[in-house]
Amino acid sequence: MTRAKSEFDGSSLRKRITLTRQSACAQATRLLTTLALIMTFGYFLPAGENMTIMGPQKVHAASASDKRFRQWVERLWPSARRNGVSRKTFNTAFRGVRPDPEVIRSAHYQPEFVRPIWDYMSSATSNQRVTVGQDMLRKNKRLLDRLENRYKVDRHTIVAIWGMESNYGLTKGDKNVIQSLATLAYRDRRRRRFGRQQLLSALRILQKGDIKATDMKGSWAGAMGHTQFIPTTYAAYAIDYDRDGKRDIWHSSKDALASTANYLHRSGWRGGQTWGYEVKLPKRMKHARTRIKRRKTLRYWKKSGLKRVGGKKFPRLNDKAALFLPAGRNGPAFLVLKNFRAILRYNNANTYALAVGHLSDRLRGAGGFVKSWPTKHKPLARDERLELQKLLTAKGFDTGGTDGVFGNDTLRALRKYQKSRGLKVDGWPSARILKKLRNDS
Ligand SMILES: [Ca+2]
Repeated sequence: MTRAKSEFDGSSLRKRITLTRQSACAQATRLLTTLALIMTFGYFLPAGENMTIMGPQKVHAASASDKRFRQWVERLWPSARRNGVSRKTFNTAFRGVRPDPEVIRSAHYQPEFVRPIWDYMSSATSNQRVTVGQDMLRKNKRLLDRLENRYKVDRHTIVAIWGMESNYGLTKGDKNVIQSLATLAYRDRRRRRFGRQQLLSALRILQKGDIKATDMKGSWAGAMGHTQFIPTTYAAYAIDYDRDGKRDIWHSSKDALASTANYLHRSGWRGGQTWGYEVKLPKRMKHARTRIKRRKTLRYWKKSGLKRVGGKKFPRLNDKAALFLPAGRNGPAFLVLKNFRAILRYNNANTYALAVGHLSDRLRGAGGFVKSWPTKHKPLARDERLELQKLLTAKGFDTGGTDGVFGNDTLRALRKYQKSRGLKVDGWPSARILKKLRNDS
């Protein structure tokens, strides 16, 4: 596949940011990447209300709860049957399965301190991940040649997703997927519907015989194999690339990488094009223009004074792009294109898509971002987020509740507050603005 070189960020001039490798367990990584990221500001979604976690119980209590779970499984059977699952498959799938307290713990994990975007980015695109990824590019060259040719998705993006999802197959998750999903469906209030839908889909996969029940392993949330597909994604996009009759994303990296390429292709990936550009903002810019939902042509952005870093040109001025400021106006800024949105289909978090895009650029040999992260602005801890919301609400700026989650309502309220007090309107929830609010009576 030919690539327009100017599109990719390969400049050696760029300032390299120090990348430190953070060792995090696979569960935590999955949690951070798939479930907890709030899109625009790199903040994490707290997991919601706490539920009682199963603790040690007396034997008779355990058997009573066992019985309740068995009854629940039995009530699931008619739905499974309607989905074409045989009684044999169903029984085999649920053999030895019981609610897994670890799954509930992971589902309700609430980080006290949110992790700043720059920490997330530096572990997501660590030097180690880049080095191993480049090795994987070499080792899988022939396969990647063919995948590029067939799916028109570039090899660096396929490998970047592989690195993000399972550390190139190292951390695929070793939980029994049926057990994890049954636990969510049975016990987790927030993910009950998700758990049930995915569980039925997982049973259908077992029915088709792609994988044995005992080999169907994954994360606590049911993401499976090299590519961490949840069952419905697997059902729709997994590929038997090595043609052994099984779509085996657990053991065959060929099947897994082809499945990733197929998924991106079907999500609207544009071959030979990039995900986006790091840009330099003009000195003055209206806040309304910085909303990520605002998609405009590159010509429009260029006229508005945005420039690509390193003096490079935008190759296709008619392409539509949105402006993404993951750490507010003081951090790196990006214009993100259609391929960015294709990555979001994989995992709907802007920070995830940015990490995949950036890792793919680094695999191509690019350095870090030109603009540094505003690392002295630490994100607020949960208590501080709640306090900020309470103070804004008390002053008549509606945050749509006080839940510690900074969604659009909170950020809008914050901007209105800043405007009303003649402050710089950046909608950025900093320690400084919290202090200001505390003293503003
Ligand atoms: Ca296969």
